[in-house]
Amino acid sequence: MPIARPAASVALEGFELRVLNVPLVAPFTTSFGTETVREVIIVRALTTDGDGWGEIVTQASPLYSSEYTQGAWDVATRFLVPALLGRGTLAPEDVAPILEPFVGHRMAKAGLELAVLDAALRAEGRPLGEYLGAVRDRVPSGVSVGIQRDPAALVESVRGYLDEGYVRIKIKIKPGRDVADTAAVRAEFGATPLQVDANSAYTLADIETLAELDRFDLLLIEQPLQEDDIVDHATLARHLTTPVCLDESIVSLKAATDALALGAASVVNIKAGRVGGYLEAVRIHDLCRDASVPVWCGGMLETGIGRAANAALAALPGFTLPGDVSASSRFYHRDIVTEPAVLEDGHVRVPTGPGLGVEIDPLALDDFTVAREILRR
Ligand code: OSB
Ligand code: MG
Repeated sequence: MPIARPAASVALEGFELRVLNVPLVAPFTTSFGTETVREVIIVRALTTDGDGWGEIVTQASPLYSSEYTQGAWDVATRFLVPALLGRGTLAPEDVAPILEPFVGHRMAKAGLELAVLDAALRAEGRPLGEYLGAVRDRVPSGVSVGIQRDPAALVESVRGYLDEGYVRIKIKIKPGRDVADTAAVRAEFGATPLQVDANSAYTLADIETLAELDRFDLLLIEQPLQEDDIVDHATLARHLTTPVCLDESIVSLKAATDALALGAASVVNIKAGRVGGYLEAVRIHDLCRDASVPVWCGGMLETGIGRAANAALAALPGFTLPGDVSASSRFYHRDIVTEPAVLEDGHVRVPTGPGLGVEIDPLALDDFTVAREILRR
């Protein structure tokens, strides 16, 4: 369902942007690299009715997408924030249309939109989940497990998460670390809902290797090919029994529409950052729901800000598969919100307070801040 009731307008006074370096509890390895610290941008919208918070989920290097933190900082401070401040008073639904002339940079746009949305909803006393159309008060929690030293180490890592109660395991794969890793996890945990994520590490030349994964009863294979390989994903999907799910390729409602029309995906990972905001994410949810295509909420190692918003999004009715909406402790010893998301019976609660429904821990925020800029009208 489209947003039922728009949010009230806010009078913008400025934006504060910060780059944070938040240490991870353990290195996170994917087919594109290893991270030990989460470098992320936190946005604070300053309005006459109070502040709102957002998160720009870029990573330090353009390896997952073309966006990266310093690029997002540059485009936000040079173009996006001035365009919003030039408007002054605006509703959250106006943010994307105002920023539309600037090509791409969807993660930067999404973080700014979320900050305005949070400010507007806090001022109205309305929870984000209710605004987006949430139908659940908690969401089943999956975990994304990075590539480990060897398959045995992967099995032990997965065991730890299953002991904590996570209801679905996703393992990262890459060429040379695919069939054996998946086989090891499947052999040890026969009944566990399991999926794999390749982060674009393959080409159609690998089609027979990818078909070997069919025997592991996977929920899906996520983004085996490149971001713009839509037709190749359709070809691959015809060759596999494992459902093909797209992540990187789904950068907009239009991209999702085209991917479904071409048969390139039978499942969609929705990430608000990647698609330019939570409002576009809802539109993709609606499209997939009308097409009976299951969706799930992806993650970008969000801090407590983005994590709260993801829990709200994942509570929409079309999110029929567990998302990468883990407890904060999956990635962080210390978060920047006062009540980080916890795992309860394999679920994460949808916050019920106004806006994001989480409060910032100002000391933690300051401790992790490595750069800060305030732009005023
Ligand atoms: O492909 O889903 C991905 C993290 C960073 C960039 C891309 C991806 C991921 C994850 C982690 O898999 C998901 C999470 O935040 O739990
Ligand atoms: Mg992915």
